[in-house]
Amino acid sequence: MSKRSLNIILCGLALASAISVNAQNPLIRNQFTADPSARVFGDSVYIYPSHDIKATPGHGRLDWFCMEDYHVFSSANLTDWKDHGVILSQTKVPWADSAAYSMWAPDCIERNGKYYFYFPATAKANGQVRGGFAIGVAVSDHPYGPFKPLNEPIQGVRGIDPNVFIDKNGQAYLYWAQGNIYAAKLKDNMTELASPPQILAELPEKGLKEGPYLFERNGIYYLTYPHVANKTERLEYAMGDSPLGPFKFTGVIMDESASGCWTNHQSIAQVKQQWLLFYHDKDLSPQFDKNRSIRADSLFFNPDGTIKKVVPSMRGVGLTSASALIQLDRYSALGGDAAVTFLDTLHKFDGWKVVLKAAPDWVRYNSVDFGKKHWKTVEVRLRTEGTGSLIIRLNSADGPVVATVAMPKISEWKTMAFKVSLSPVGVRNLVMSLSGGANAEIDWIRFKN
Ligand code: FUB
Repeated sequence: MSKRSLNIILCGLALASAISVNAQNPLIRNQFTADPSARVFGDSVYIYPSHDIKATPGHGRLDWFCMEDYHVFSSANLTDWKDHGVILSQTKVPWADSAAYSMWAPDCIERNGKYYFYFPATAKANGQVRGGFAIGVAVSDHPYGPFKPLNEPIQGVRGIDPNVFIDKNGQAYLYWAQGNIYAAKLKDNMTELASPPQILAELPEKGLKEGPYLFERNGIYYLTYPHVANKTERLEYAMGDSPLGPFKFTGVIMDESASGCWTNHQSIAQVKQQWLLFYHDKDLSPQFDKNRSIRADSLFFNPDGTIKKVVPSMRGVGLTSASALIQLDRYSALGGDAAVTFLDTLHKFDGWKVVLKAAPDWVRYNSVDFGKKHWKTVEVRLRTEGTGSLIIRLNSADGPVVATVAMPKISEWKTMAFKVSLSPVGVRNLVMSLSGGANAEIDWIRFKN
């Protein structure tokens, strides 16, 4: 079955039940996703993103964000993500305009066994008064829903991009954006303000700020937010010693995207000791940056608590099992003139391929988990324009050889199996390089035992 047919079936299944989706960056490849809010609940990471869709005449603005519902995704290993399907849609929210397609960046938090899902949406117009953005809450007994929306949005709040933080003493705070970043205490019921909204005024004044996300580490409160300091959004942060500040602008977490994606939007979570940055770019829609895709990369702190800048990667996070499809196009590094392009520019959800034209082109893919098994063969899905050899090595382009793949000329995509000469053990980095000028295109490789 072609990957396209499989994807169509998977998209259909997503509506009906939980399914497995992809790994690496972007994390989700059966639909567009943006504004990821990642939370650790139990043994799994749950991501609550916005769901970008393509607007059609009469359904959203053609050149703008178009969002009618939310999905939630979960993973126990950061590699295999499960799409739990739609958890809330604009037609199910009593106070929201059911034809506004404006369900922007959400958040979710757990308190006393209940899961509170916060989302912005355009409120129904009242008489002559236009609705504008309000922030609602939907509640569930489970992180994956079903979520029941309250009848009214949170009173006293107008704006977008809600974020909730619960401090060690149990006090909850709501943050949101409306030009400035606002914050207020929440009552214990998590659905009403317990203090008047205040502007967090210590942040840069010039340029749009939105998407607040607050977290605490070692007694430092980090207020993170996207900001247009130049032409497009970059991720910045400010540090403070209380959830309401005062905060001091500290630095940049991630620079503006090289792709030109105008927005970015972050959350930061500690998953099994490792801090991760969740963000988005426009991987699956290079020409239209309102159809975005979520990503994750590791984040590190300096000894003084400041954040080291995160350089976006395709490889992302998590281990890839040696027996899974190892998508080399989600690389850790490329060398020579190696390049990555879509498999089919008309069907971008099919994914990418890596192109090695001639020696010394190479591609490195980190963190493949070989475990303790003995691996006999490696399958390679490829096509070539000439003959030559692909060499799979450990660590680097001159590391120990795992397999040598002698390629005949194959003009159609074909999966071929080759003998493994050195069976790796544990978690290893792989490098594939080319010998000769075969102009090889590789979709994926996978080990068999
Ligand atoms: O996704 C719509 C809007 O784009 C979000 O609410 C902003 O944070 C920006 O990412």
